[in-house]
Amino acid sequence: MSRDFQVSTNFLWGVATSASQVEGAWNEDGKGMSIADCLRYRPEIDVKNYKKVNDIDTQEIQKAIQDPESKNWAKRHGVDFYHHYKEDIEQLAEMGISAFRFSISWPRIFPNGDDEKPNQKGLEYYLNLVKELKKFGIEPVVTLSHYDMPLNLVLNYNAWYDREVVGFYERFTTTVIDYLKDYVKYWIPFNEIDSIIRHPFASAGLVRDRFVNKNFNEVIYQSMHHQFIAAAKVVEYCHHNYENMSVGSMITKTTVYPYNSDPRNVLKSLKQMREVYAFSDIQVRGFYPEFLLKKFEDENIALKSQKEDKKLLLDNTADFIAFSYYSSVCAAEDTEGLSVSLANTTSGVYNKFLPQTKWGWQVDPIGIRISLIELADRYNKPLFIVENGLGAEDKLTENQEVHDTYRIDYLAKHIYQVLTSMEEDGVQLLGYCTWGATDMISASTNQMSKRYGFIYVDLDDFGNGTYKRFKKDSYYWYRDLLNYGKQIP
Ligand code: BGP
Repeated sequence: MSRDFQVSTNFLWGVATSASQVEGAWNEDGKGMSIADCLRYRPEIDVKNYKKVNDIDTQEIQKAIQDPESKNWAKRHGVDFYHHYKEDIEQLAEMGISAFRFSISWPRIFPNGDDEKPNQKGLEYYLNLVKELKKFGIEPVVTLSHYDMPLNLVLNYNAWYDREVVGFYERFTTTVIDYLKDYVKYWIPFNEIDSIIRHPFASAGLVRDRFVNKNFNEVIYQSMHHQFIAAAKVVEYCHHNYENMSVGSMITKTTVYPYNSDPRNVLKSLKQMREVYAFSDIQVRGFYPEFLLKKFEDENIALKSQKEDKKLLLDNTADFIAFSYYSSVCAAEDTEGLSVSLANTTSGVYNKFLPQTKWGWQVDPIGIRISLIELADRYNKPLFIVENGLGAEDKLTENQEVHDTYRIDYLAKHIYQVLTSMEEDGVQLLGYCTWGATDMISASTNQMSKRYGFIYVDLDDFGNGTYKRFKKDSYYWYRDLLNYGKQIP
């Protein structure tokens, strides 16, 4: 499979990371503790059961607070990007990337979330980071919240369930947007804003045992509403103050197939996809879809909102739709006798036409093209693939090489479908970022050994290693792709 693609020179070819998965320096230079600092690799839990790993209770949080030195809390050290960022960006610039997606650690700017004044050292770190990117002509794509809100907001405000947190987030985002205004024009308020449903603690700081007398579903949807209001305020602030800025809605896009042509399964797959679209619908169309309002009614969920909320959402819709794509899943109404699996983002059954990774994620390059068409047709707005990659247990050889041909194969096939979709399906795409620049800590399993990067980092699941970096075979492949035309081998 090989063909020549004509891609515009302003198409953004990039890589993506997140603060809590790469930075480390969890308590340095004034940074406060985040919810991510309370998540650890738990070998006793099946790595496919990411919901359990990331849905922790108050006891686990207290254990984390009382255990500041342990290396078990993998996201505290990340891959020490905080101290390695110049070296890493130089190596990424050598690849020829034109975009670098990263996130701002909220507690690095406001250590407790409710502080009156920002932590100047935190602001300076990110200003130096974007200056380094601009030195190499690399466009920053900035996520303002990527699973690492200040822990204090969980313990003293119940996180996103508390409307007051919207105000704290507004203080954080306006401070950062103003500070980086000369360097950043692409902003994403929340990473995978739909993930609050999958892991309420990791995404929104919601701790089940703090709501024992409440309908936890209502807590989740109320918190979701607060995040939508907060995201709309980012759009409003950018549009009113900086005309060159664009703000994106970002969802987890998993292509959903019916397990077979049984109409019950087709209906199930349609309903499953609507659940995810609800999130981008609200941010891109500016109002709650009828089916979600019906669901609230059926489940006696009465969202509390303020009188200005409706107009705020309607007047401040997203400029583009960003999404992560890793795999597809199959929906089956009647799973009797089927090998039901917990696929990566929603429960489903295995698709017998597709291979799967050790973590049960099914590899489906055509699925990314299907998702592009679905999103283009639904919203008719620019799209942006901000995560696509393969998690695998890479091995460093004695002569310090990593022959990750499987990752090259995954990326080549997905990029082929992306470029084909741009040429043949009329899809308007701003850019494509792989997930992973260097290796980093897995969001769902808190493992280091689930590697995604083009650059191997010497570190294991328990924080042992030299942090030394080694370019993988895929590093050279992506470099050649970015620099020598779009011939996909
Ligand atoms: C996405 C997250 C990323 C990243 C990615 C890979 O959902 O936005 O932060 O983690 O998943 O998944 P994982 O790291 O769990 O393998």
